[in-house]
Order: sequence, then C-alpha cells, then structure tokens
Amino acid sequence: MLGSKLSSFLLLALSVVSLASPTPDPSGRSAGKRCEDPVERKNWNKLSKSERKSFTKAVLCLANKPAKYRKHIPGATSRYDEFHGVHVQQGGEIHFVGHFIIWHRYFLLAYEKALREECGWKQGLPYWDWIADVASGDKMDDWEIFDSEYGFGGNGPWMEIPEGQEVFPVPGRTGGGCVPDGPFTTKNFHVGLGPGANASVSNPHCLRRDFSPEIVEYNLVQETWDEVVGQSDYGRFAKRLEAEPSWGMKNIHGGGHFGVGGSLGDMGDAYNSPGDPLFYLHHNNLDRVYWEWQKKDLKKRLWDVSGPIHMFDYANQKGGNVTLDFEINLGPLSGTRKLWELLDIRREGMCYEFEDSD
Ligand SMILES: [Cu+2]
Repeated sequence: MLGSKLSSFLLLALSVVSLASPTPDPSGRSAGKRCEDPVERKNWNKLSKSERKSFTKAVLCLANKPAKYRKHIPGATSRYDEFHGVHVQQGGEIHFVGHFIIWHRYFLLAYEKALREECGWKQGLPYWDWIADVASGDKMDDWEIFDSEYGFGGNGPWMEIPEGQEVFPVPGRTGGGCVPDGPFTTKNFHVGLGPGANASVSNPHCLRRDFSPEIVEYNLVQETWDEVVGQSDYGRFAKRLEAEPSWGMKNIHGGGHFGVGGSLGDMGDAYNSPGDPLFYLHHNNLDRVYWEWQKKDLKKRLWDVSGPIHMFDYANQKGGNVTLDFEINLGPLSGTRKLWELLDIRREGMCYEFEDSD
C-alpha cells in the first residue's frame, strides 16, 4: 500500500542519516547540530555535600548581583529577581497553554546559563526527584532537599490564613510563615517581587513555605508520573502534565507547587513561584518528565507540539493552537525563540542531559 511504501521509504531515508546528527525534522526545518559536551543535570539527592553547598551559594550570588534590565523589569533589584520578574510579567500567557512546558524549559535554560556564567556553578541545574522523596517514607521535614545546612531550608512556622486574604485552599497545610532556616532566610535572601502580578514594584520580603505532606503524598507518586508519560501525543501529554487548578486529578506540577507552597507560600503563587529557589529544581524534574516522554518515540514526539495559544482555551474558542513556529520570549533575559528550536535538548544552544533519566 502507499502508506507502507511511504513508511519504508522514510525508514530508508532515515537510515542514511548519520547517527551523530540530531533526529531528522519532518517539517523540513534544520534541527541544528548536536552539541558535543552536554552539561549534566543531576538529581539533587545524588550531589555531594560540597556540591549542594556550592549550588545554593551560586543562587545567592545571583541574588546579590545587581539587576541589568531595570528598564524592562523595574521592580527587580537583583539578577535573581529578573528571572522571577519575567515569570510575573508573562504569568498570564505561559500557563494552561500548549507551550507551558516548552516556555519553562527555555526559562530554566537561561537560569542555568546565568548560574554557570555569572556565578561559577559548574554543572547543569539539579533536579528534585520528589517521587523518590515521597517513596522513601521519610517525613517531608526530613527530606535532604529541605536540609538547613545542605539544602534549601524547610517549612515556615504555622500561620492562620489572615482574615480577608483570598488564597487557594490547600488541604493539609502545616506552615505559612517565613522560612526560618537554611541559606534563604532574610539574613541572606529576600523574595524581591509580589505578591500579585506586578513586576514594576520592588517589595523585598521573606521566603514563605507552607508544606502540605498530604498533597505531596497524594500527587507525587509513580502512578501520576506514569500516567503523564503514558500519553500518546503532545497535546494530551502537555495537558495531563499541567493538570487542573483543582484536586480533581493527581497532579505532579501542582503537587510540587502546592505541596511546598501550600496556601501562603511563594511556591504556590502562580506568578511568584520562582521567588522560591526550589522552583527551578521542581520545574527541572518536570522538564525531565517531558524529555522522558519525548524519548519514548523521538522520531514522532520531538516535533510534536499543540495545545492552546490562550490560557485554558482547550476548545480553541479564543484562538488556535501553537505550532512549531510559534514564538516565545524571556523578555530581556534571552532572545525570541520558535518552539521547534527548544524541543531537542541535545542540540547546540540547549546542550544538557539528565543523569539517571531511565
Ligand atoms: Cu510557571
């Protein structure tokens, strides 16, 4: 049949492509060269103590470097704030859309680059394997990632939700106050912007966490991971990864955000979650999920994008779906990119890999 002839022709065509070149792109765009020396993104729990310390030091270094783009992000005083600020500015365009995970992939890439080039971090951005932490059976407060010396510090002290403050209700919340220990207390670190979607006003305040062990234990489990990775095409994958802003289905994205941020913590704030340095490790694990999904069938999945351009517009009532040529940007932090340029983590300009990603 024509179909099978066509596919054997494609197979033949693919087989002459050298193994060193990136996966061919059926849309005809140049996939670019494969990079030679990818940086390794390691599991936080597998870093040595001294590596853990140098990582949080590099984050503090970024938080102490003066902002470069105050014209674009007037509320940002540090380089760290600038990343936070771009997420605030674009918060209403990058969630519950087709490009959600791809935009965040690009965002992490720029952050990793800043840590490496401006603050002496030598490796790739580490990831937080929350599924392993939950599976360990240890209490959340005891997880290594929350260690006060070799981690990100822990939960905030218990706080009632202040009267009149509207918050996302997170069952089982246990904290809400300022993080009292670790490298990111007010002695060394402030969340520079927020609350709210305004990156024009600087508002240095303490980092808050509001752990919900109930939320992490329910959501951050292998079953949810497998369900996300088991989706057959990008549109379904991306939607299942992001899940819903409710607890109707198990949710690895929200599980990390609200398990740590609860109702009052920074991680639970859709605009301001990058104010918590743990945001980047959480999202790196989500990027790892994305790569896991892509790797299952690179020929098809590397070039598959879809999903709404506008927030929650899954029925395409406001507009269409994103395509390979859909453009995203990181404001002043890095140039405009088309989605297809960000799909293959092995190409030049991306150039990273995940340790133990099998
Ligand atoms: Cu986000």
